Amino acid sequence: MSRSTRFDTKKVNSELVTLTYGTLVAQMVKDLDTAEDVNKQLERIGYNMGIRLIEDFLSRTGTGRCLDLKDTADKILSAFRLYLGVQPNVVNWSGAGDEFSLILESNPLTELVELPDELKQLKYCNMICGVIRGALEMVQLDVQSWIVQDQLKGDQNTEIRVKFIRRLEDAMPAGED
Ligand code: MYR
Repeated sequence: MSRSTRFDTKKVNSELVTLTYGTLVAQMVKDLDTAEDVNKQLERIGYNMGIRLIEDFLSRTGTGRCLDLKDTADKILSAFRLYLGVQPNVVNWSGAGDEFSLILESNPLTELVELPDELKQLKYCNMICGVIRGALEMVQLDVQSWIVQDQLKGDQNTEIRVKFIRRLEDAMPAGED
């Protein structure tokens, strides 16, 4: 293959993810009434992915139980590397040590994406928040996760906040409602 036609498989995969995710969001915007409905639906789909993805993550990485929330944050970083090919920074820990932010300087889900003015309420990457919530619920950690900064709204980075709520006692996942 000549130099000019050689391509980077990683880049092609990441573009495929970008386009597939974009198509999904665009369809939901068409099908649902409000941006708020799309945000909820993206979170819910992410949650359902997360409760499945955790098993794959644990078996692929051979990871053990988290010692504390710092350890959990590190494991979330490994998952971002593994599934999205990006390495966020963990910053802005709360004084109580129960909240932190993941800062993504680049985000494969939002490359090439521009939000029109009428969709400024859309939390385009909300699926990631759902994945985090679903995955952690399966290891008995009840967390909230939400988007604080959004490159699609002109912010410099994407910032995802994660807040520990409580440890779940042998609870079953809330289910796919
Ligand atoms: C344990 O304490 O049992 C292990 C905890 C492992 C936590 C792994 C969290 C994975 C979160 C997935 C986020 C993926 C975003 C693309």
